[in-house]
Amino acid sequence: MSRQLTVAAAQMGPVQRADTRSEVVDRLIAMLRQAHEAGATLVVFPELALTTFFPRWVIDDAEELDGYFESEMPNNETQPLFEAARELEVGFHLGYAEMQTENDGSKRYFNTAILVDRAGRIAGKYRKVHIPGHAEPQPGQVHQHLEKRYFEPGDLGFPVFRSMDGVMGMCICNDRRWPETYRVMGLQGVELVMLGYNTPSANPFAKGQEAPHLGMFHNHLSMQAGAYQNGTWVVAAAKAGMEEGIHHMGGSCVIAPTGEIVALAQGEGDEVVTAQVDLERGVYIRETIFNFAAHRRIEHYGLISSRTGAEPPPA
Ligand code: CDV
Repeated sequence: MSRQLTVAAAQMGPVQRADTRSEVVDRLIAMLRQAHEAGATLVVFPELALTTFFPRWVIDDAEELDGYFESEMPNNETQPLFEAARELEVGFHLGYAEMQTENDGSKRYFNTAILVDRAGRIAGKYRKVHIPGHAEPQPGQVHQHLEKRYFEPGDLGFPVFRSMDGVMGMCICNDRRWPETYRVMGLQGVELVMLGYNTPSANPFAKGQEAPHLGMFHNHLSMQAGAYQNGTWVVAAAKAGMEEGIHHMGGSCVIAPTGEIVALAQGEGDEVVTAQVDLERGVYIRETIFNFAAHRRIEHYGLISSRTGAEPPPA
């Protein structure tokens, strides 16, 4: 038995500070249509796809900051994307900055992704768990990465969703580097993980200790390992190119449950890459080498969920 679908990773070129939501949504719709013409029924857009990557700046003005967040989804600007999805019967994954207003009027801010089904309905939501960077500007760093200033860690865990004939999961950017991300979804039988990323080509935290080629190597290494070790597809979309003076890597791709990259973006602009996906492809991996029920030894994994930082034994 096979369950086939064509998926697309819709890489975006840069989004500058001056670009309006409507301009960006027009670009997303153009890529949705392009993916549809290539036969895709599921399109993955990047992290924080609707705006520039604003956590690179200290923004003290509350009104200006709130301008980067969506307080409802869909909203006036994004509604045309949902309508295009319904018209074309193409589902999509979209990353955006989410502002949630509580009953007492206080606001909460998350780095969020949604899965929208082929009828244009929100089928799932995920909020980024691993928030990288800092809350305060770092002296000497090539550029700032202030996600910890603007987002709280996601409060939804790593849920999976039955949608579009499969078991679908999501994570966001830095989450893709952590094995726990994939394993928690793997333990729920995930078959396809969608994710978006904004990753500066020069690692801002490496203090000059990392050769330039390692950025893309680590990007793909993490996702290929996560795919293979859990027998799942991974569809990953970058926001790439020179955005507000900072170069971001591309490398958007589709990765098979074998860990192989089966489709790869070539440039750093808006670009749609597609792949034919058989959602049954990972079954043999999940039933053999990574048969969790047969081989996992949870009695030895306690530290994973009881200890956060590494504690070497006394010298
Ligand atoms: N947006 C991100 O989460 N970016 C991080 C960078 C800062 C290292 C990433 O893991 O790609």
